[in-house]
Amino acid sequence: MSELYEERWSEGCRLLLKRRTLYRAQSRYQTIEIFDTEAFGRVFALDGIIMTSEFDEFIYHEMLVHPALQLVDTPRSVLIVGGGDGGAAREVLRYPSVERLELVEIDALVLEAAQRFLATGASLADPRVQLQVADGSAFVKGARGPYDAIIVDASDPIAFAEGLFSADFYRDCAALLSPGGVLVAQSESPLDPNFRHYPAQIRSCLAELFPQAHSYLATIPSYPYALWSFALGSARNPLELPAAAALPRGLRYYTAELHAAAFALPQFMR
Ligand code: SPD
Repeated sequence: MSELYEERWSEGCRLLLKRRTLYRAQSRYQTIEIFDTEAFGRVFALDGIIMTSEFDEFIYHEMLVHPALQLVDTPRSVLIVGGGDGGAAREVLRYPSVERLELVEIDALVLEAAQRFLATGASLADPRVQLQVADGSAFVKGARGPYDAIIVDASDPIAFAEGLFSADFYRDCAALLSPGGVLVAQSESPLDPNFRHYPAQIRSCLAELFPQAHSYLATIPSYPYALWSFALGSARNPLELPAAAALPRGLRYYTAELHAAAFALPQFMR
């Protein structure tokens, strides 16, 4: 039997999807829902906000991971903060040089549900993946490192996830990177009235910590206002991809041309 999923984007603006619910649970942290829709395929939502949809998760996860990993000569050790659905992990594991991928997710029930219901969850069983159930902002204070890349795949900056958007958190992450290491974070939509200050705020936090700090964009139709931003801190200029950079196999979205295009910002974000 189908029912309606209603996601409130802002006052007077909502996304409505016809859905068939497969899973609904209340964890210690949040309400977890997984349902099938005609428009977006299988959807995973936390507290009534879409985290991934089968329709466009490849755009989000490829654009979260590859612009950063393409800047590292031989990525061996990677940390993902959040990302319990496994989509970002799948992209990192495309690099055969990766020996160790730690993924720290606050909610054990998200890991369990992802492995049961989401195609992206299959990556979590890869032998190179070490799952940690912990609050990412506390984890990075005591983590061992060094990591060649840290990828922050957070939910929106609400309640317990707010810590993953703070200057202290980014500082702790930067301290765990190997020389030449990169940090990338999802940085919300520059068009969302509730969160549009985040792209500039996060980029300026990274500018305090890295020689290069840049925002870049991708279009994710299932996320509020569709235009999504990411913030990247690195030693290398991301607009000068190393000549030796080779794309991993199996990508559906990311290309070297798209990499360059994604860093071209609209006037209102410059
Ligand atoms: N507004 C939704 C933002 C969600 C960003 N991260 C989702 C996790 C996907 N792996």
